[in-house]
Amino acid sequence: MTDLVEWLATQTDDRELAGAILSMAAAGVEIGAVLREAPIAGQTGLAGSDNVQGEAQKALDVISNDIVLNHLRKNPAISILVSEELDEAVDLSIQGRFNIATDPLDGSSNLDVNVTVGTIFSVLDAAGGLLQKGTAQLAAGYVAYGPATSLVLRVMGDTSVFTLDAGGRWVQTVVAAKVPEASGEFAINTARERFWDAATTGYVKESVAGETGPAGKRYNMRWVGSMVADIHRILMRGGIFLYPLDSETVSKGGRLRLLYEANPMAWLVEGAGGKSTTGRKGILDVEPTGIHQRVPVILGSAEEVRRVEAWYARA
Ligand code: P6P
Repeated sequence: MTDLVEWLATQTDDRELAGAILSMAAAGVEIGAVLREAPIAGQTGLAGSDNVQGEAQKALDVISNDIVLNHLRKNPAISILVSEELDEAVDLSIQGRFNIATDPLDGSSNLDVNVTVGTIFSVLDAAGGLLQKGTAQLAAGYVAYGPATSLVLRVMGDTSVFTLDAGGRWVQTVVAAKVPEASGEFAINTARERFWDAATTGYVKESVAGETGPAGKRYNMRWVGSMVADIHRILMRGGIFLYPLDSETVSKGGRLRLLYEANPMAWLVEGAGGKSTTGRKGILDVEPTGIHQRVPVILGSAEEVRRVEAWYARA
Protein backbone atom coordinates (compact mmCIF):
# COMPACT_ATOMS: atom_id res chain seq x y z
CA MET A 1 0.00 0.00 0.00
CA THR A 2 1.10 3.54 -0.80
CA ASP A 3 2.30 5.58 2.14
CA LEU A 4 2.17 9.33 2.75
CA VAL A 5 5.72 10.05 1.62
CA GLU A 6 5.25 8.13 -1.65
CA TRP A 7 1.91 9.86 -2.30
CA LEU A 8 3.28 13.34 -1.61
CA ALA A 9 5.95 12.73 -4.25
CA THR A 10 3.09 12.29 -6.77
CA GLN A 11 1.37 15.53 -5.66
CA THR A 12 4.21 18.04 -5.64
CA ASP A 13 7.85 18.39 -6.73
CA ASP A 14 8.32 20.94 -3.94
CA ARG A 15 10.19 18.97 -1.27
CA GLU A 16 9.84 21.80 1.23
CA LEU A 17 6.04 21.84 0.79
CA ALA A 18 6.00 18.08 1.30
CA GLY A 19 8.16 18.63 4.38
CA ALA A 20 5.74 21.19 5.83
CA ILE A 21 2.90 18.69 5.45
CA LEU A 22 5.01 15.91 7.00
CA SER A 23 5.74 18.16 10.00
CA MET A 24 2.00 18.53 10.64
CA ALA A 25 1.48 14.79 10.10
CA ALA A 26 4.23 14.06 12.65
CA ALA A 27 2.58 16.45 15.12
CA GLY A 28 -0.66 14.52 14.59
CA VAL A 29 1.04 11.23 15.46
CA GLU A 30 2.34 12.74 18.70
CA ILE A 31 -0.98 14.40 19.61
CA GLY A 32 -2.80 11.12 18.97
CA ALA A 33 -0.48 9.29 21.35
CA VAL A 34 -1.14 11.90 24.07
CA LEU A 35 -4.93 11.72 23.55
CA ARG A 36 -4.99 7.93 23.86
CA GLU A 37 -3.48 8.15 27.36
CA ALA A 38 -5.09 11.46 28.44
CA PRO A 39 -7.76 10.01 30.79
CA ILE A 40 -5.04 8.03 32.59
CA ALA A 41 -2.83 11.13 32.86
CA GLY A 42 -5.83 13.16 34.04
CA GLN A 43 -5.40 15.60 31.15
CA THR A 44 -9.00 15.90 29.89
CA GLY A 45 -9.74 18.83 32.15
CA LEU A 46 -9.48 22.59 31.76
CA ALA A 47 -6.15 24.43 31.45
CA GLY A 48 -7.40 27.29 33.60
CA SER A 49 -6.92 29.79 30.71
CA ASP A 50 -9.03 31.18 27.86
CA ASN A 51 -8.15 31.47 24.17
CA VAL A 52 -8.56 34.60 22.08
CA GLN A 53 -12.13 33.53 21.42
CA GLY A 54 -12.76 33.76 25.17
CA GLU A 55 -13.26 29.99 25.29
CA ALA A 56 -11.91 28.01 28.22
CA GLN A 57 -8.86 26.11 26.99
CA LYS A 58 -8.59 22.42 27.73
CA ALA A 59 -5.22 21.23 29.01
CA LEU A 60 -4.99 19.21 25.80
CA ASP A 61 -5.66 22.31 23.65
CA VAL A 62 -2.51 23.84 25.09
CA ILE A 63 -0.53 20.59 24.97
CA SER A 64 -1.56 20.00 21.32
CA ASN A 65 -0.61 23.54 20.39
CA ASP A 66 2.80 23.07 22.02
CA ILE A 67 3.32 19.82 20.09
CA VAL A 68 2.52 21.57 16.79
CA LEU A 69 4.89 24.43 17.71
CA ASN A 70 7.69 22.00 18.59
CA HIS A 71 7.41 20.23 15.23
CA LEU A 72 7.17 23.43 13.20
CA ARG A 73 10.08 25.10 15.02
CA LYS A 74 12.26 22.22 13.79
CA ASN A 75 11.29 22.90 10.15
CA PRO A 76 13.11 25.97 8.70
CA ALA A 77 10.59 26.06 5.83
CA ILE A 78 7.84 27.28 8.19
CA SER A 79 7.70 31.05 8.46
CA ILE A 80 4.66 31.89 10.62
CA LEU A 81 2.14 29.89 12.65
CA VAL A 82 -1.43 31.06 13.22
CA SER A 83 -3.22 28.98 15.84
CA GLU A 84 -6.66 29.09 17.38
CA GLU A 85 -4.87 28.75 20.73
CA LEU A 86 -2.59 31.77 20.24
CA ASP A 87 -3.82 35.38 20.25
CA GLU A 88 -1.06 36.51 17.88
CA ALA A 89 0.72 34.86 14.94
CA VAL A 90 4.13 33.36 15.87
CA ASP A 91 7.24 34.04 13.76
CA LEU A 92 9.19 30.79 13.46
CA SER A 93 11.74 31.13 10.67
CA ILE A 94 12.76 34.26 8.78
CA GLN A 95 13.61 32.30 5.63
CA GLY A 96 10.51 30.13 5.82
CA ARG A 97 8.47 29.74 2.64
CA PHE A 98 5.19 28.58 4.19
CA ASN A 99 2.69 29.84 6.75
CA ILE A 100 0.55 27.34 8.66
CA ALA A 101 -2.88 28.09 10.13
CA THR A 102 -4.14 25.46 12.54
CA ASP A 103 -6.74 24.48 15.04
CA PRO A 104 -4.52 22.09 16.99
CA LEU A 105 -7.36 20.28 18.72
CA ASP A 106 -10.77 21.04 17.26
CA GLY A 107 -13.74 19.73 19.18
CA SER A 108 -11.79 19.43 22.42
CA SER A 109 -14.97 19.93 24.47
CA ASN A 110 -15.68 16.32 23.47
CA LEU A 111 -12.49 14.91 24.96
CA ASP A 112 -13.90 13.98 28.35
CA VAL A 113 -16.58 11.88 26.61
CA ASN A 114 -14.13 10.18 24.25
CA VAL A 115 -15.61 11.49 20.99
CA THR A 116 -13.50 11.92 17.82
CA VAL A 117 -11.60 15.22 17.73
CA GLY A 118 -9.00 16.51 15.29
CA THR A 119 -6.14 18.74 14.23
CA ILE A 120 -7.01 20.95 11.24
CA PHE A 121 -4.37 22.78 9.19
CA SER A 122 -3.94 24.98 6.15
CA VAL A 123 -0.67 25.66 4.26
CA LEU A 124 -0.13 29.05 2.59
CA ASP A 125 2.72 30.63 0.63
CA ALA A 126 4.47 32.91 3.14
CA ALA A 127 5.07 35.46 0.37
CA GLY A 128 1.33 36.13 0.35
CA GLY A 129 1.14 36.96 4.04
CA LEU A 130 -1.44 35.60 6.48
CA LEU A 131 -4.68 36.99 5.10
CA GLN A 132 -5.08 35.06 1.84
CA LYS A 133 -8.29 33.69 0.37
CA GLY A 134 -8.88 29.95 0.67
CA THR A 135 -8.31 29.58 -3.07
CA ALA A 136 -4.66 30.47 -2.40
CA GLN A 137 -4.04 27.45 -0.17
CA LEU A 138 -1.15 25.22 -1.23
CA ALA A 139 -2.47 22.29 0.82
CA ALA A 140 -4.84 21.54 3.69
CA GLY A 141 -5.60 18.60 5.90
CA TYR A 142 -6.82 17.26 9.20
CA VAL A 143 -5.96 14.41 11.52
CA ALA A 144 -9.05 12.68 12.94
CA TYR A 145 -8.37 10.94 16.27
CA GLY A 146 -11.09 8.33 16.14
CA PRO A 147 -11.34 4.53 16.22
CA ALA A 148 -8.60 4.81 13.61
CA THR A 149 -6.25 7.77 13.35
CA SER A 150 -6.88 9.22 9.88
CA LEU A 151 -5.01 11.91 7.97
CA VAL A 152 -7.11 13.55 5.24
CA LEU A 153 -5.02 15.62 2.88
CA ARG A 154 -5.22 17.57 -0.36
CA VAL A 155 -2.39 19.38 -2.09
CA MET A 156 -3.83 20.66 -5.37
CA GLY A 157 -5.46 17.52 -6.72
CA ASP A 158 -7.55 14.78 -5.13
CA THR A 159 -8.41 14.59 -1.44
CA SER A 160 -6.79 11.45 -0.08
CA VAL A 161 -7.07 9.54 3.22
CA PHE A 162 -4.26 7.86 5.19
CA THR A 163 -4.53 5.63 8.24
CA LEU A 164 -1.86 5.45 10.91
CA ASP A 165 -0.59 1.88 11.26
CA ALA A 166 0.86 0.22 14.36
CA GLY A 167 4.35 1.13 13.19
CA GLY A 168 3.57 4.85 12.99
CA ARG A 169 3.39 4.88 9.17
CA TRP A 170 0.60 6.74 7.31
CA VAL A 171 -0.84 4.18 4.88
CA GLN A 172 -3.15 5.36 2.07
CA THR A 173 -6.61 3.88 2.58
CA VAL A 174 -8.66 6.10 0.24
CA VAL A 175 -6.93 7.21 -2.95
CA ALA A 176 -9.45 9.88 -3.94
CA ALA A 177 -12.37 10.69 -1.64
CA LYS A 178 -15.63 11.49 -3.44
CA VAL A 179 -18.48 13.33 -1.71
CA PRO A 180 -21.68 11.92 -3.29
CA GLU A 181 -23.55 14.63 -5.25
CA ALA A 182 -26.80 13.84 -3.44
CA SER A 183 -27.40 12.94 0.17
CA GLY A 184 -30.17 12.40 2.69
CA GLU A 185 -28.20 13.42 5.77
CA PHE A 186 -27.75 16.89 7.26
CA ALA A 187 -25.65 18.05 10.21
CA ILE A 188 -26.73 21.13 12.14
CA ASN A 189 -27.15 22.02 15.80
CA THR A 190 -30.96 22.02 15.84
CA ALA A 191 -30.99 23.45 19.37
CA ARG A 192 -30.19 26.79 17.67
CA GLU A 193 -33.38 26.79 15.60
CA ARG A 194 -34.73 29.90 17.33
CA PHE A 195 -31.66 31.86 16.07
CA TRP A 196 -31.82 30.64 12.45
CA ASP A 197 -32.42 32.91 9.48
CA ALA A 198 -35.19 32.23 6.93
CA ALA A 199 -32.89 30.34 4.57
CA THR A 200 -31.64 27.89 7.19
CA THR A 201 -35.13 27.43 8.58
CA GLY A 202 -36.51 26.86 5.09
CA TYR A 203 -33.85 24.31 4.14
CA VAL A 204 -34.22 22.30 7.37
CA LYS A 205 -38.02 22.37 7.29
CA GLU A 206 -37.96 21.21 3.64
CA SER A 207 -35.60 18.39 4.61
CA VAL A 208 -37.52 17.12 7.64
CA ALA A 209 -40.75 17.17 5.56
CA GLY A 210 -39.37 13.94 4.07
CA GLU A 211 -40.69 12.02 1.06
CA THR A 212 -43.93 13.99 0.76
CA GLY A 213 -42.19 17.36 1.19
CA PRO A 214 -40.58 19.61 -1.44
CA ALA A 215 -37.28 17.72 -1.21
CA GLY A 216 -39.14 14.49 -2.10
CA LYS A 217 -36.89 12.29 0.00
CA ARG A 218 -36.34 11.17 3.59
CA TYR A 219 -33.51 12.79 5.56
CA ASN A 220 -31.62 11.73 8.64
CA MET A 221 -29.78 14.10 10.99
CA ARG A 222 -26.33 13.66 12.52
CA TRP A 223 -24.55 16.22 14.74
CA VAL A 224 -21.43 15.10 16.59
CA GLY A 225 -20.47 18.59 17.76
CA SER A 226 -16.91 17.98 16.57
CA MET A 227 -16.30 19.48 13.14
CA VAL A 228 -13.62 16.96 12.16
CA ALA A 229 -15.96 14.05 12.98
CA ASP A 230 -18.90 15.58 11.10
CA ILE A 231 -16.83 16.53 8.07
CA HIS A 232 -15.10 13.14 7.94
CA ARG A 233 -18.51 11.42 7.80
CA ILE A 234 -19.53 13.74 4.96
CA LEU A 235 -16.30 13.11 3.05
CA MET A 236 -16.78 9.35 3.41
CA ARG A 237 -20.53 9.00 2.70
CA GLY A 238 -21.95 12.42 1.79
CA GLY A 239 -24.18 14.85 3.63
CA ILE A 240 -24.20 18.55 4.41
CA PHE A 241 -22.72 20.40 7.39
CA LEU A 242 -24.26 23.70 8.41
CA TYR A 243 -23.02 26.24 10.92
CA PRO A 244 -24.81 29.20 9.34
CA LEU A 245 -24.91 32.80 10.42
CA ASP A 246 -27.68 33.19 12.97
CA SER A 247 -29.08 36.00 15.13
CA GLU A 248 -26.70 35.07 17.97
CA THR A 249 -23.50 34.67 15.94
CA VAL A 250 -24.09 37.46 13.39
CA SER A 251 -22.29 40.03 15.58
CA LYS A 252 -19.11 37.92 15.40
CA GLY A 253 -19.49 37.01 11.72
CA GLY A 254 -20.32 33.40 12.50
CA ARG A 255 -19.15 30.63 14.84
CA LEU A 256 -16.35 28.81 13.01
CA ARG A 257 -13.00 30.35 12.00
CA LEU A 258 -12.06 31.05 8.40
CA LEU A 259 -8.29 30.48 8.26
CA TYR A 260 -8.00 27.24 10.23
CA GLU A 261 -11.44 25.60 10.08
CA ALA A 262 -13.59 26.78 7.16
CA ASN A 263 -10.88 27.21 4.51
CA PRO A 264 -9.06 23.90 5.06
CA MET A 265 -12.34 21.96 5.29
CA ALA A 266 -13.70 23.67 2.15
CA TRP A 267 -10.42 22.85 0.33
CA LEU A 268 -10.75 19.18 1.26
CA VAL A 269 -14.48 18.89 0.52
CA GLU A 270 -14.19 20.68 -2.85
CA GLY A 271 -11.22 18.46 -3.70
CA ALA A 272 -13.62 15.53 -3.28
CA GLY A 273 -16.29 17.03 -5.54
CA GLY A 274 -18.33 18.70 -2.80
CA LYS A 275 -19.29 22.36 -2.52
CA SER A 276 -18.87 25.04 0.16
CA THR A 277 -20.62 28.34 0.79
CA THR A 278 -21.19 30.99 3.44
CA GLY A 279 -24.76 31.05 2.09
CA ARG A 280 -23.90 34.04 -0.08
CA LYS A 281 -20.52 33.11 -1.61
CA GLY A 282 -18.00 30.30 -1.81
CA ILE A 283 -16.02 29.96 1.41
CA LEU A 284 -12.73 29.84 -0.52
CA ASP A 285 -13.53 33.25 -2.07
CA VAL A 286 -13.92 35.07 1.27
CA GLU A 287 -11.30 37.82 1.60
CA PRO A 288 -9.87 37.44 5.14
CA THR A 289 -9.74 40.52 7.39
CA GLY A 290 -8.24 38.95 10.50
CA ILE A 291 -6.40 35.78 11.57
CA HIS A 292 -9.24 34.69 13.91
CA GLN A 293 -12.08 35.83 11.65
CA ARG A 294 -15.28 33.80 11.84
CA VAL A 295 -17.54 32.87 8.91
CA PRO A 296 -20.76 30.95 8.29
CA VAL A 297 -19.94 27.41 7.10
CA ILE A 298 -22.15 25.30 4.84
CA LEU A 299 -20.43 22.49 2.96
CA GLY A 300 -20.84 18.94 1.66
CA SER A 301 -22.83 17.21 -1.09
CA ALA A 302 -23.16 19.61 -4.04
CA GLU A 303 -26.91 19.07 -4.55
CA GLU A 304 -27.64 19.89 -0.92
CA VAL A 305 -25.39 22.95 -0.86
CA ARG A 306 -27.13 24.19 -4.01
CA ARG A 307 -30.49 23.82 -2.24
CA VAL A 308 -29.27 25.96 0.63
CA GLU A 309 -27.88 28.55 -1.81
CA ALA A 310 -31.28 28.66 -3.51
CA TRP A 311 -32.90 29.48 -0.15
CA TYR A 312 -30.39 32.29 0.41
CA ALA A 313 -31.03 33.61 -3.10
CA ARG A 314 -34.75 33.84 -2.26
CA ALA A 315 -34.14 35.47 1.13
P1 P6P B 1 -21.97 23.48 18.99
C1 P6P B 1 -16.18 22.61 18.47
O1 P6P B 1 -16.16 23.48 19.58
C2 P6P B 1 -16.58 23.41 17.26
O2 P6P B 1 -15.71 24.48 17.07
C3 P6P B 1 -16.64 22.51 16.04
O3 P6P B 1 -15.71 21.48 16.10
C4 P6P B 1 -18.06 21.98 16.06
O4 P6P B 1 -18.56 21.70 14.76
C5 P6P B 1 -18.84 23.13 16.69
O5 P6P B 1 -17.91 23.91 17.46
C6 P6P B 1 -19.92 22.60 17.61
O6 P6P B 1 -20.76 23.67 17.94
O7 P6P B 1 -22.96 24.56 18.63
O8 P6P B 1 -22.53 22.10 18.79
O9 P6P B 1 -21.33 23.62 20.34
